[in-house]
Amino acid sequence: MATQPIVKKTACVVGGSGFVASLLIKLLLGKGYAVNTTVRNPDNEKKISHLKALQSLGELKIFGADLTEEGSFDAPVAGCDLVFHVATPVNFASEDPENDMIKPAVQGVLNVLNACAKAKTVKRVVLTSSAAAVSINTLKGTDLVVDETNWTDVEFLSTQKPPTWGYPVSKTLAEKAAWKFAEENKIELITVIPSLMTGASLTPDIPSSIQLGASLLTGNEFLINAMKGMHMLSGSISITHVEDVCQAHIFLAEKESASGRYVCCAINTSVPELAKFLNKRYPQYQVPTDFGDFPSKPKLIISSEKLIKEGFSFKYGIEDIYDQTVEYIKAKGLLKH
Ligand SMILES: NC(=O)c1ccc[n+]([C@@H]2O[C@H](COP(=O)([O-])OP(=O)(O)OC[C@H]3O[C@@H](n4cnc5c(N)ncnc54)[C@H](OP(=O)(O)O)[C@@H]3O)[C@@H](O)[C@H]2O)c1
Ligand SMILES: *[C@@H]1O[C@H](CO)[C@@H](O)[C@H](O)[C@H]1NC(C)=O
Ligand SMILES: *[C@@H]1O[C@H](CO)[C@@H](O)[C@H](O)[C@H]1NC(C)=O
Ligand SMILES: CC(=O)N[C@H]1CO[C@H](CO)[C@@H](O)[C@@H]1O
Repeated sequence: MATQPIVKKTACVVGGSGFVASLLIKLLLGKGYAVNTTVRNPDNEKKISHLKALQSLGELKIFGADLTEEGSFDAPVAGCDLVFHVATPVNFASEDPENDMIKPAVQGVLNVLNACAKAKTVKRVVLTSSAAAVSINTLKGTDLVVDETNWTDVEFLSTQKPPTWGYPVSKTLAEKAAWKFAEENKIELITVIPSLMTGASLTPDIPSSIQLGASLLTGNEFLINAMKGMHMLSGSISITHVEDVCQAHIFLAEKESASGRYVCCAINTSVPELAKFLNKRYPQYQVPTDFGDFPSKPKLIISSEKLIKEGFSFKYGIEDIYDQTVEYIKAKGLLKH
């Protein structure tokens, strides 16, 4: 009997060591994809041990590449059908966001898309953007809705410079640069716009987004204040399970009819509403529920209607998201009992 050669689907994941990307790689390998991934330093055994462990699940090659280094994505992207650009410089405490986040994020998008244009095999590129690229504006009120038609107000952020302003500016300008390059070079681009993600992580360290999302449970005052800041700046606390976000990336990469931007956000809430929920579900952690006159209603909701209409369904609601987060941070020793 003649054996059919098995043609594997191929994907490149840019920035494989991260919280989101490492789970995305695991899911792609599980679906039978051959995967190339990039990390800044492939010799840093400690930082990539979780990626090495994934190599037992399928065909996974690890390349060294940096967002700021021209041409460094050419080799890993060559020959791939799909490219997932997940990496982004994250440094909320930066004194120089322009050089630490904004420039490298934009440069990274251009370097990755250039590699895709050169490869000639890439059918679709999926870029991980952020709710921070759609939801920040100077509007007042409640019950506002933002969706894929909205963009964060970069002018406001770069002139007022509220705390953490560099990150949303970097995400917004990087996504805009991606759309411009994709149009000029006829690249089929999809952007995924997730909210704050939590759940469990494969990474050796606990991701900062899980620490932020769990701050009301752990009682970390600095991070609780960061959540309040996030609520005030972006108009809500919007949360999604990391696995749903990864599944949405794959769904949109594979779905023929998909095009454009897609918000991916399961839950829209506020700091006081979230605290009330957590206090009731996990009474043992004594989550504070008195927030004085802090707004208990979010200013806006981030609508995933387009993604849902495309046929995607979220697997995890708020209960599952936090049950899994609690289990994970307990296992990591961040919660005592
Ligand atoms: N986590 C969230 O709640 C959330 C919410 C909305 C959107 N997002 C977006 O989702 C994506 C993944 O986020 P994450 O939470 O997984 O972040 P993460 O764990 O901090 O991962 C960031 C990744 O970017 C890589 N990176 C940073 N600077 C780089 C550079 N100059 N060259 C090459 N790689 C570089 C890092 O690689 P190294 O290992 O070399 O440091 C790391 O793999 C990002 O685009 C982020 O904006 C995240
Ligand atoms: C990975 O990179 C190598 C070297 O450029 C290339 O031959 C191969 O097609 C790429 N894709 C996958 C999924 O292996
Ligand atoms: C979102 O964009 C639409 C279309 O440009 C606009 O009408 C609406 O006011 C925006 N909403 C917010 C909350 O910014
Ligand atoms: C429009 C939208 O997504 N609204 C949701 C906000 O979140 C709550 C749950 O916390 C949902 O019930 C709403 O449907």
